[in-house]
Amino acid sequence: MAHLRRATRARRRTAAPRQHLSRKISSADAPAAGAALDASAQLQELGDDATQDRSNKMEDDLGPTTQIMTLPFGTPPKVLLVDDDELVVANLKELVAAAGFEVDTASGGVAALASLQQNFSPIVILDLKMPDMDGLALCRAIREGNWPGYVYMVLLTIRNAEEDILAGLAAGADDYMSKKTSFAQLLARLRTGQRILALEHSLKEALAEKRRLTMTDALTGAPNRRYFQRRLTRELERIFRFGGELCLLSLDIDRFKTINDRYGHASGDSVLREFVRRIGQCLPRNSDWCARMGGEEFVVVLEETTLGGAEKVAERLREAIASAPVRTRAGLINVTVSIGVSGLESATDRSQITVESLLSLADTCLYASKEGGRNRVTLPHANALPRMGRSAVG
Ligand code: GH3
Ligand code: MG
Ligand code: MG
Repeated sequence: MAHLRRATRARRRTAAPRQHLSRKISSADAPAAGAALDASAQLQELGDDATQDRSNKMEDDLGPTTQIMTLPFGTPPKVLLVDDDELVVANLKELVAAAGFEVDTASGGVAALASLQQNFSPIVILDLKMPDMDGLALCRAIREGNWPGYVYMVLLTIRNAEEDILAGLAAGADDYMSKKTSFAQLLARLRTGQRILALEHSLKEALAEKRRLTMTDALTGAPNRRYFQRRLTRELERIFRFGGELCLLSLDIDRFKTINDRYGHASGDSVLREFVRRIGQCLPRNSDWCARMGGEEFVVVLEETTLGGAEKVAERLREAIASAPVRTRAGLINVTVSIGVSGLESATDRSQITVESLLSLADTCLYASKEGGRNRVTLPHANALPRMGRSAVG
């Protein structure tokens, strides 16, 4: 069986073609490189059966490991080869590229860190002995760094002593290979790295989905109060720094309790879902968004919008709700909404504005809409913020 180190030496000694390497370059060929491959193919088949068995069991058991069994592999990740020995790098590059991986190279630790920063590679194969920064130091530097994702590191060396292996793994390497390791084994180990990266990807996706759910109202699919608080806080910070306009609408469905009492809670839920759908239809700009604050209370945030524009949008929303009854299993239900408006323009001193003061002014105007007979829009006085209460309402 040909070994990387031996192949490299042979290449140095003579200008003869790389006999050992060339036989194993193609990715399709690679598994056929060793005599042990027949046995390995049988093992693979057994493995497939075992995997099949397990995944069948997993279908009944909706435990958190189900996704691990169904990981997609996708395109192979990029591999960064780090070695000061040009011939080793050249041989490895040819082999790893032929196996379908995109390959970057670096001649030392410093160059490797720069390469990762400029063009990230999730798999790094690195030499233990290098002049500028040895492999152990590079492993530690990579583990201490901030990267777009996990870096799967394989330490490659001529030494195979127990203490080297332990030091490599302690420095943060995931795997450790002698340069005498066969090419077939190197590729098999890269596939292991690929599997670990796919697992990391799937965990990240699951976390992102969990985070999305904590920001979403389950009934209507609209963003919830937590999302509102975070996004508006961030948006106000941006405006205080760079300038801009923003308006807030506070919406409350009229006599919603009566709708529940008359048509049932399920119909009330249908009204809430249809309400959110219609609001969404009236907000074509990406910078305008809606959140459910709780019950039948919603807010709409209009970024880069003045009070004049907000009044128009609020009227459009009111009209979209009142103009057609909502179809539910219990029949057609007439729904109206009352709206209060507030905006940065209402402030005498913008630096005093908070999420709470904007919301509070919009609620004061909403209250005026309710008092005025419902199904209407109320705007605040000029300079209503930070003044509050009835005198703020226009
Ligand atoms: P007003 O015009 O003054 O706003 O009167 P209202 O009846 O809409 O206001 P009130 O606050 O008295 O009632 C709100 C109702 O909203 C009471 C509550 O049961 C109902 N509600 C809150 N959340 C949900 C929900 O998720 N689904 C349904 N179906 N009803 C809800
Ligand atoms: Mg209410
Ligand atoms: Mg209400």
